[in-house]
Amino acid sequence: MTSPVLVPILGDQLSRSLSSLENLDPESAVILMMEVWDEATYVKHHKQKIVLIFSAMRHFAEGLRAEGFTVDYVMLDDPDSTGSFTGEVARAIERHSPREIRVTESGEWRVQQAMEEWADRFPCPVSICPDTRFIATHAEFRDFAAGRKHLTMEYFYREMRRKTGLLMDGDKPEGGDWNYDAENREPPKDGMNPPPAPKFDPDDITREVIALVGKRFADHFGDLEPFGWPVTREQALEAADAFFARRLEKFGPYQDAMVHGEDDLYHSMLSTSINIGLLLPLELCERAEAAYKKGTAPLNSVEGFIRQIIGWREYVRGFYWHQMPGLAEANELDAHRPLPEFFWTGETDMRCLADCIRTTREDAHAHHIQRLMVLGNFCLIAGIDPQAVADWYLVVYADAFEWVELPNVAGMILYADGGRLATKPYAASGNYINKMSDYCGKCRYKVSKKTGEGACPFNPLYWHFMDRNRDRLESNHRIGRIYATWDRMGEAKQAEYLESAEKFLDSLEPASKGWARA
Ligand code: FAD
Ligand code: DLZ
Ligand code: SF4
Repeated sequence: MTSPVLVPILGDQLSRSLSSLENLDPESAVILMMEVWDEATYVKHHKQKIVLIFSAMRHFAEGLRAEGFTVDYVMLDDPDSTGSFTGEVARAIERHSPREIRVTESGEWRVQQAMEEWADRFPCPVSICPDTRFIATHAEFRDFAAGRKHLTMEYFYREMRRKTGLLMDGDKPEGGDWNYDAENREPPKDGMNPPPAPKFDPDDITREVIALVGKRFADHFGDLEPFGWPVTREQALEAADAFFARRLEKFGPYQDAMVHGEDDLYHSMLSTSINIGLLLPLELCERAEAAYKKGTAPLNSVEGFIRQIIGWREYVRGFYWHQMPGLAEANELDAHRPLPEFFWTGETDMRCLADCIRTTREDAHAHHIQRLMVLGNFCLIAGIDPQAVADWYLVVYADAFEWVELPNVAGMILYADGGRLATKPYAASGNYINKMSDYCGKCRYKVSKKTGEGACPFNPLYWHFMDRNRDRLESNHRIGRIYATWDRMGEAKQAEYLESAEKFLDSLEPASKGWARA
């Protein structure tokens, strides 16, 4: 082959429709895929996340080879590996003397910065193609954000509905309303028996990767096995089929419900497949819309699912690129408490947190309301340092990439961005968790007890949070009224709340070093 095009494909770019692969002639291209130490350890990812990405990369490479492409695949244990994307592209240039490097833009700021230096560094032209798997372009998000103080997701979402035509009746929303969230807040029901999402037995490729990860990343957080995530497009499509056939119908109503020992409920469990490219966001939304049109799923479930994807997912991606690099440092509420050790061990008597951390350790997954209203709410009201929280979320979830994790952490749960993403902090006492879950009944703490020994820690922490952030939050019209309730309590009751919260906060053991970063 004379002077090929060199096409690096990253671990979250495993889509055959990737822009850098479009119209590529197998006869004159070399695909470069790299398992590199820097990516596996810049934070110490959950073991299953590394297995997922390496196994899916190896399967994707096989598929391209079967199509006739030359794939230069650098294994993690390659003795000559430099350990970084830039170092490996440099070595590949020596091997193949390409006439051009063609790559799809990175999902993460850190990697994009490195990629943008390639043109100056390397002897051939470098084209960086847009990631067309997203529905909104960077320019569209910039236009949406221009001149707005709060970047309210709902308005962006409506633009995406108009752009895609999903659930549109001419220029009106299907059913008359844009958003059916009010119908999607059912607590769990006794005897609810959701069909579990399919798990996939590891094949030879996955088993080899499991052995590698067990050996090389033994000190990383999380259970290595059982591993059941989809690692090929075929498996991901099977997982999607199961969701559309058996869980979409009830996805909406039980979206915010939490049940001890249950992670999947009616959630799609498709985020890992979407984020690494095995499934495309638009194809899933089209399938959901088709289910509504066929009458197999109601509008509130279908709209809810589509909103998570063309609304939230697209929105956080736009928000990330709009707010970086500052978002990674944001700390509007001046929160500096270290992350408690129990986030890594799960050893806490708070039954809700222990269960969310258990599923996180076992499956590298927790569902949205667990991430938001249990784990996230705790970090917010306990005043945990945003960078420590962001590291934790990036490490522990198999679907975590900074572009999606950071806006959810800094913006949605911690209000560290000063309210650009969320119009108010999602702070809640134990009452919310009790309403939406079955956690509290068997907890050592009593959710109805507000202060003192045995009181649910969320109760005093909630008021401690409100009190210590009064100057920042009182003028917020969505939260300001709370201070009238606080003032009516009187000094003695307030002191009880604050003392209980401080006693609890003092009892927290900070995380030992080395869990998230070496
Ligand atoms: P479902 O409940 O079935 O939802 C369908 C799809 O909608 C998801 O697969 C996902 O692609 C999308 N989605 C839903 N909510 C969001 C959201 N808030 N932001 C972006 N996409 C969304 N999701 C990630 O993919 N990666 C992350 O690193 C991540 N970190 C999060 C951190 C915090 C603090 C919070 C509150 C949420 C985070 N989420 C993240 C969003 C959400 O929790 C997960 O997408 C969801 O739990 C994945 O499970 P699922 O596929 O069953 O989702
Ligand atoms: C997350 C991850 C890990 C653990 N390892 C690799 C890897 O070795 N090679 C690779 O190409 N990608 C990996 N990834 C995904 C990248 O971190 C991701 O592609 C970039 O951060 C851009 O989003
Ligand atoms: Fe969680 Fe409090 Fe309920 Fe216990 S009582 S499960 S700590 S909300």
